[in-house]
Amino acid sequence: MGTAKPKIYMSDIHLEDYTKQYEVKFANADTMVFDGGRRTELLNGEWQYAVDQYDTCLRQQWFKEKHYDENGYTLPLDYSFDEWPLMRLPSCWNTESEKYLLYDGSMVFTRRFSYYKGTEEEVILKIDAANYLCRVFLNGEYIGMHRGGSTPAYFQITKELKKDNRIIIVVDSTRRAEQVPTENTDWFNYGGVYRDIELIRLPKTYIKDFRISLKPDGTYDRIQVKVKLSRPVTTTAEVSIAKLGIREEITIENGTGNAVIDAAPELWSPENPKLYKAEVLCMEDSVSDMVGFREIKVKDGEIFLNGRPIFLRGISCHEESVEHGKALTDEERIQNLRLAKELGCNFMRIAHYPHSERMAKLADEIGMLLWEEIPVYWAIRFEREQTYEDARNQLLELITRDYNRASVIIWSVGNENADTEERLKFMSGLAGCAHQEDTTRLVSAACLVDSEKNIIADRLAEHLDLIGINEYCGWYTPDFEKLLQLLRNSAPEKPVIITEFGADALAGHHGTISDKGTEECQAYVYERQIETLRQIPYIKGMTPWILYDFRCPRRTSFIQKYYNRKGLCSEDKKYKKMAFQILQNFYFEIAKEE
Ligand code: GCB
Repeated sequence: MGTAKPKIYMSDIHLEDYTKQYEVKFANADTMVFDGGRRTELLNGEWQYAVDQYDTCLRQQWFKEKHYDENGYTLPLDYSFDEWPLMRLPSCWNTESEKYLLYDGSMVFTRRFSYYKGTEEEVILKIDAANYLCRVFLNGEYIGMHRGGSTPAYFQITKELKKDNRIIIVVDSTRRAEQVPTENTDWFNYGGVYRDIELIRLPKTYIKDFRISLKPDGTYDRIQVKVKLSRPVTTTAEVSIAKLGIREEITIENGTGNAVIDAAPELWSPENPKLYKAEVLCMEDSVSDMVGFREIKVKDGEIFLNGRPIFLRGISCHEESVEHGKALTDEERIQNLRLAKELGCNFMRIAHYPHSERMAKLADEIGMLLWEEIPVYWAIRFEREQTYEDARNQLLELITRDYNRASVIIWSVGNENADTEERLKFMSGLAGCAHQEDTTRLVSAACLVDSEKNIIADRLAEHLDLIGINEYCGWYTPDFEKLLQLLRNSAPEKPVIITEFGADALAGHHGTISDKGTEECQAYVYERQIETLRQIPYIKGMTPWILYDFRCPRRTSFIQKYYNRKGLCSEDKKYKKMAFQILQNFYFEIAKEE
């Protein structure tokens, strides 16, 4: 619309910038609420839904449910919430019905629920994940929106709640160049509200954040705690870890309190995933969490876990199953962790975006170190300020969500981004932010190599604790000799993890080692890679690409069939390709030497 208002127009069909009215009230890292140990009420289950390709719900403001005009005449409606078909949430619509497999766009979900007020004074709605934009409406009011498809959104709904409620969630999975990730990725763009939807009842002053970890000073005998309240009050909080005989009073001033507590916890490691129940009581609120205590450090080119040098025997993994897309069940997550254990791993790179918080909790329990990543992937709009803010917010949401997870040892600020000035500013900003927010973990990124000079030379490395390198010698770079040259040409001052190498193979497809797409060819690439990488002392870990085949619209060849076939297992995880055993043999061999 131009600057002058036209004389004759209808607002909803002539309004170009219809989203503007919803670009307020953002759920972001600041609106998050610590929910460990809280009783939540699940709004999962059957929701009415409609595909809303043209965003008519937002344009026409369906949430207002305006059934009559100002003279009392009934209006025609373009929706009928109660008669719409049902879809089970959380889920990805792509796997719920064949007809939505390739749908990118908006979908409107709605349901009714009842609410009887108890002693609580605040109520929060938590949507664990909705890809990519999500806008929430309750009882005719716009509640707020969230940007970012893999981190949780917390909305205040105290004032809008009634006994009988109508909630509407509009999810928009449209890929856009300026988003994080951008429109072009090497994975499938699932849509939907695909993690839990929960109500959380709280007192007026509640525990908004609770961070606990071993103090990373090499002594292993002090625990550091930070408690943040929802309001700037001055009071005390009690932190206890019964199994360690800890019961400590902390002073809270202006809503925040810090403490360092003497303690002698059994240290957490993949071999001994020891967890303790930590509890906080403050005024009328209480929270708890199962936490492990460990220290991760980088020094003189080595990675140390609890003071001992460690080689990260890893594997990369997407969050996906054939049946549920990204909406994995706990059984499926455990299956992934078990497969990685079977492979001999102590480490997983859960790429390329935050996986469910359940994954890190299960890794804590089962004993698996994790690399967690935000989707700053490939050609992000690095020059755009709002894109940076979006990425930074997703990073802060991830750190806030998983701060207490001992399994998470590395925050990755991105993957395979061209080394430009704008990207350097963008990603060094993110690395700085992660360092500032969290001194108990390492910060990294999966970098590209300088392929002209065949050397590790990414300028971002200066801002990282360890360098992730993706290289595809034997595959995209057919000449294997280049790998040894690359590694010999480089003298990185920091430990390097080979965050990706690999080759496509269709499960059960056989041929010679030169036939691309065969299991033999993939196995050969693994053999050659391992043989080379193991000679290089500065390589302190690897996470080959990837545990199982995953959906990918870019992959159309006869062996791919819209899947990236670099998995060591088939997409249903039932079949192990030949390369699985090759990596397994290597990992078991080096594990024995430790
Ligand atoms: C990469 C990307 C990863 C792709 C992989 C591939 O370098 O980081 O997301 O899936 O290569 O298979 O090409």
